[in-house]
Amino acid sequence: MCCRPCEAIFAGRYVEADRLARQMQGIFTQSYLPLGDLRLTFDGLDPEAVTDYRRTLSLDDAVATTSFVHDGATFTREVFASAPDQAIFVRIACDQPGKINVRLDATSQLQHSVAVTEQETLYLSGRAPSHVEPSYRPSENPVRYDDDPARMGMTFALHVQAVVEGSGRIERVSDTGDASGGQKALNVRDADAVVLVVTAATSFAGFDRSPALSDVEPNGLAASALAAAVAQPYAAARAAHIADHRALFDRVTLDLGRSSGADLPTDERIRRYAAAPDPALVTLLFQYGRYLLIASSRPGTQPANLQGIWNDELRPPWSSNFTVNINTQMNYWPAEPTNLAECHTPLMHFIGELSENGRRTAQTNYGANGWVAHHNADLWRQSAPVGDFGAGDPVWACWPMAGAWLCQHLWEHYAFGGDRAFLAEHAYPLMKGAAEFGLDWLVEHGGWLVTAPATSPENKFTTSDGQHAAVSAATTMDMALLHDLFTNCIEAATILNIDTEFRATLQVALQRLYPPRIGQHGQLQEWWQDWDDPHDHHRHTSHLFGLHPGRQITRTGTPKLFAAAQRSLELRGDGGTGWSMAWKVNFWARFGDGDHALRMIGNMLTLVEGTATLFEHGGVYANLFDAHPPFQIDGNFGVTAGVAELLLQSHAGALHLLPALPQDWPDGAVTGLRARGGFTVDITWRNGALESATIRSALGNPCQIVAPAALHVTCADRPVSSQIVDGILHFDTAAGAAYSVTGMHG
Ligand code: FUC
Repeated sequence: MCCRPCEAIFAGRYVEADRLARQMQGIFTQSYLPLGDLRLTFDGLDPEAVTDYRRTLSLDDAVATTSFVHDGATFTREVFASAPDQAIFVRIACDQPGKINVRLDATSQLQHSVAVTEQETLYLSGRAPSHVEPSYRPSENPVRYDDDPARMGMTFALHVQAVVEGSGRIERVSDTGDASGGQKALNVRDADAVVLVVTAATSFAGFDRSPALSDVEPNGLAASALAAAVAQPYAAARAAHIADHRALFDRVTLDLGRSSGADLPTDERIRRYAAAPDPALVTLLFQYGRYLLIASSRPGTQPANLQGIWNDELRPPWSSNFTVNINTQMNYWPAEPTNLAECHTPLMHFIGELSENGRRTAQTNYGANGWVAHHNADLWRQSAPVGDFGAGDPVWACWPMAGAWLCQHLWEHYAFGGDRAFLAEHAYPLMKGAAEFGLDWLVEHGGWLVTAPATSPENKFTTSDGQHAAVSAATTMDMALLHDLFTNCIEAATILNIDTEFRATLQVALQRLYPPRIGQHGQLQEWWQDWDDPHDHHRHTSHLFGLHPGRQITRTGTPKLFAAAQRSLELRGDGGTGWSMAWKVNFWARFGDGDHALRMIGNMLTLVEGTATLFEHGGVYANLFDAHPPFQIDGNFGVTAGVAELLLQSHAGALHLLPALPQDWPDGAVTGLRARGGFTVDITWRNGALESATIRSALGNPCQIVAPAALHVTCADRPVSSQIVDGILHFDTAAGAAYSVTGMHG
């Protein structure tokens, strides 16, 4: 049964529509939880007597190191999480023999037990709750365990083995003060060095299987991963990890010059950023985002969630799951342009799984074809609107547009990489399903096709008759999302040479979508009526979707909307949460205003120390983690994408080299950025102008470059014929060939 409050909306009774929209809600999503903690207690180390303390993270090697001096000896701890070994390695060493004395035990915030085996493996096994109430919902019993197998949470295991190097021994510890009297800890005694190898597994068997009834056995999985990981020398595991990481990380280099502050601790550099330019800190922030994506999103894993994978709380902020009305998408903005397409694949799988539940939601909730998802999703691919059957505010709960937005990622993966099989077999069927829902969801009003109910995540309007509400019709973002989806679907079906009729249907619908409007303040309207408050500094800037990450609004294609979008952003201001500011970096890049974008990056580089939730004053923490606050990883990924967007754009057809170079970065170089059409681009610039570029063509597509002045193109030192038409340079490419572009100076 469809319970859309269209009548109230079209009669202008928006408060009533808000109330009615609550009837559309289902249950809340579930949380991503921390499995356990390995605790290390060091004997004989007096923290007060430690000097030369230093903690580093090498982004090149993805190895974290802590070193310090104590009693004349230098201690070193090295940690890395290896994808090839599916294990965490911790090596604790000292430059003097026999000095390592450490006790190891494990614990978890979830139901668990701990034991030590005869083989001196420390292991923890446990069970996750059946339900964790979101942190923003007051509850007396927020973490619930259920004995009904149909509702039981997944089981899990954590295994730890200590491998002593040189002299030293390991003791099993019985006396833990625990009534069970079992052995629950290990003591490493008088060792020269010790390597701890940690593996973990769960009984998760898929989004549509009960993890309690599954035959996936976490202890077996953790044990076999552990056996394989410890069977090799530490140096070999370390080398394999570094090689695996560098194969991805080294694809892009960025040089914005070295700053004098480069040797200072990161927190100190952040503190000084506002007063002293430190372009190399921006380089670090850019590469950190790439590092974080490599570390949190690999083929076969879950997509990076709100905290990436770095959640340590039992009731994490917004459940540490997938908020798909901006946050999850932002996580993946850097994947294609910064040459990490493999890291994008978990999202592709997620979308496929979400669509399976989303088909049922489309039918059950709306009697519609295709598939739908709303603003929140989780491991179980929850696709229905959340809100506990009416308790949720429609300002976030009422938003059936996640499918449309997520499908942009499928299209972009194709647009950058050109994988036709992926387009035919995975992307297009999902895009088509989302478009089918879109067609069914649209209703006729005033000669246009509009969405209703419609919200603009997560903002409210005030009408001229004083109604303050979230639900109306044809919000600018809704219409922009459908414009994007339909456009991409038409292009995809044309490339695949299929679905002629469906294409025609979409083409007709595209022409009839309620168009973006320019309001009384010169702004791009957020709402279907001109209700925008010029003093509204809301963190979401959803109505600018057509500018970024969409491609509906461009400087040359839609100059008036482009100018109106810029006016909207000026009115919205330069503040916001971490992710909001990261989005603004991308917008200013699209406006071609690198200086304003850099100002936004500067605003992001504000040191935040607290974890209380704030909606206006974001920044970064001392380790450069994005601060909503609290910690939320989307801003890290968003700013990485934004920096790439300052240096190279390709959304409007032609490659645009240095479209928004900030004046504070007069000289620099970038290698390995990717552009749509299968191009990889290196750029060097001097005195604020392009010096040279190298464009590698993977697919042999014709190349177009925005060229305000004459350019020379050569391939293997031979001139390549090219022509400039309307400021765009055209030349043909061969797959696998590299083209050198020079001559834009001045
Ligand atoms: C949306 C945003 C919040 C936060 C949350 C995870 O609700 O409006 O700012 O990012 O998602």
